[in-house]
Amino acid sequence: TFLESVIGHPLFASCAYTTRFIDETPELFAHQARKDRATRLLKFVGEVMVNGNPEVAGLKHPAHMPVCEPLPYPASEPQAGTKQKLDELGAEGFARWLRDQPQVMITDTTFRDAHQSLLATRVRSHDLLAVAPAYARLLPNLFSVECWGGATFDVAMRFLKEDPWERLAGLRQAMPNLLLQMLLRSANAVGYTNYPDNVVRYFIERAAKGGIDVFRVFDCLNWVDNMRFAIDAVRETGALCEAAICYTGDIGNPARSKYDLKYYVDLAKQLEKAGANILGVKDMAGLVKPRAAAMLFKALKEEVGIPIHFHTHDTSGLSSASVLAAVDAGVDVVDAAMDAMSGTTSQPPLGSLAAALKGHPRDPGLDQETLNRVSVYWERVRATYAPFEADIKSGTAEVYLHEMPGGQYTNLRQQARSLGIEEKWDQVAHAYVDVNELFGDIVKVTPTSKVVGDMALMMVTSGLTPSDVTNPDKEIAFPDSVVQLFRGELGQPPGGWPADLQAKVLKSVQPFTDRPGAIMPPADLAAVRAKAEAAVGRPISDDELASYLMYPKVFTDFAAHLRDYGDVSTLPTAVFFYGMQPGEEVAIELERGKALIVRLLAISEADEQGRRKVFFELNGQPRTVQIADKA
Ligand code: 3PY
Ligand code: ZN
Repeated sequence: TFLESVIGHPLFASCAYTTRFIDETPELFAHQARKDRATRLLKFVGEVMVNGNPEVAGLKHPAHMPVCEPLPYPASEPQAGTKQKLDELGAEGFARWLRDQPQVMITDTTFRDAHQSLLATRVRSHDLLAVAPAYARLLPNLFSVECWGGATFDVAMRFLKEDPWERLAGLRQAMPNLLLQMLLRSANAVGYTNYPDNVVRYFIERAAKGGIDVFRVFDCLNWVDNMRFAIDAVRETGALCEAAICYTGDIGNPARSKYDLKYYVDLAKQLEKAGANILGVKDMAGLVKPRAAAMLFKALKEEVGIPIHFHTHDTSGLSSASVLAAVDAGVDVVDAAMDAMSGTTSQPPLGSLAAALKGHPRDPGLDQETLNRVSVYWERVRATYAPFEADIKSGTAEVYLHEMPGGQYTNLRQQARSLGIEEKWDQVAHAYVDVNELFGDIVKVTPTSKVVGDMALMMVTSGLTPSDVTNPDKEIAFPDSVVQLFRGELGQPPGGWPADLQAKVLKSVQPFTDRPGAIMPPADLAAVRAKAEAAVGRPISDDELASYLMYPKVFTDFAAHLRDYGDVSTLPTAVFFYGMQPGEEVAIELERGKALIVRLLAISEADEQGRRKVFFELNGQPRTVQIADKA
């Protein structure tokens, strides 16, 4: 209590205090605040001990978890890297420098896409921040660290109970010399639906202020009109705008003529003209075969003047061959993930690619021994997240058939499992192909990929065939997401929607053909803020307003968690998911840099009210929390 901290204060104890003691001794309040924080964190750990963390309920916990020590690094300041180059040259100058320098550069995706694709986006800030300072000192010649956006924003708040903005701030501070990169879904920002233009702008401004240097901007239907607003808004912040083409189909297959080489070259030129500093080729499913890579990047290097960045996934097992072909064709930057977090639905292995490029005229110049050490760190971290691993053991050519994005594959399998149709996975994959055809062969990437997945699951669970779906006499309850898609709420695909199916899905509802952002009225930010503050019962920051604009309910729930338990992002991951063993002692950071030693002593039986006591020692002092046992 407050009284205890007054009585326990050395000045008070030595009787050297005056009547102004309380007013003049602010650390009393700091002490009290720390104590409250400790109590809330212990309450959270107690909850995990008694009721389990719902995120791993029913999942198999890791049998063995290696100790995840932060990766050691030299005490020296980080040497100047791409971030200083950008600050010095500005976005356009930087892009020219990038294009003109001879080496191929590498983006590390481990902090974002790799764990989004392998571990359901569950890697916590604690594990990202423990390795980030080492990246800054040991890998100063990386192009960028992709560490934010995509699904991480939502998952951080919804499942990990942590603030994505705090994560970004921590990473920015830890890696002052490296470009920080995010994935932005154009008008969908980091959500699954189109937002009003002023919301997208507000989000981009906050992200740039928070430390994002490179925005990879894409549209889920490759609709450039839907990207222009985001491109302009990124350019206005001074950050690098990487506008990305999403790759689908197969340019090496004349039978897939909708998405041929010409389609991609035209798109690239439109994006260059729209103001992109860098052209991204976003191969979200890993469909760019090695021969296609050689053709595609040769053509793009000839036809566009901005540097080119290749992103792919290793679902086929062949992505490294495609990356090497792209390097030979002159691509400027490639994405890869640290070896232990690479392969299958993730990116190709960074360490192996760096090794393969030793002696190549465009060698990215990364130290092999360092890459190996960094990979060992990630290997240990990955073990802690075992419950989120998908059961995928090898590369597969099946991906060329269903074209599922790496980040969706494991998710859809999980959804199929929860619907009890996992043994029908093969049917789901085939239904996904059928749906793509029914929809007119579209780009499948968040959020369009989710719509195709929803429809595929619905067809398998209801036993519908493609001809049932198109049959005008057969009544079908289409998922809401399908109705929204055909209404034009996510935008327009090349060639438009198949008219017959559109009419069947929409019935009398009129579709729109305009950009949704142009139709939607701007959000009244002051009114939204007032609503958010009423919902959480306190003033909110500008970043929190951006969170609320993206995900009102998720943010409100997260704010309630924060109020009840404090900032749980500082807990070690094993404690966060699985709790502690009796007798176990861990260092828990109350706030960054301030660690407490917590030991779990015991847990009592439930009393008549179903409450259990969890006995801890906090820095040697006994502390008890009471938890209602929900079992
Ligand atoms: C995302 O939008 O999160 C993606 O990773 C798409 O590939
Ligand atoms: Zn990806």
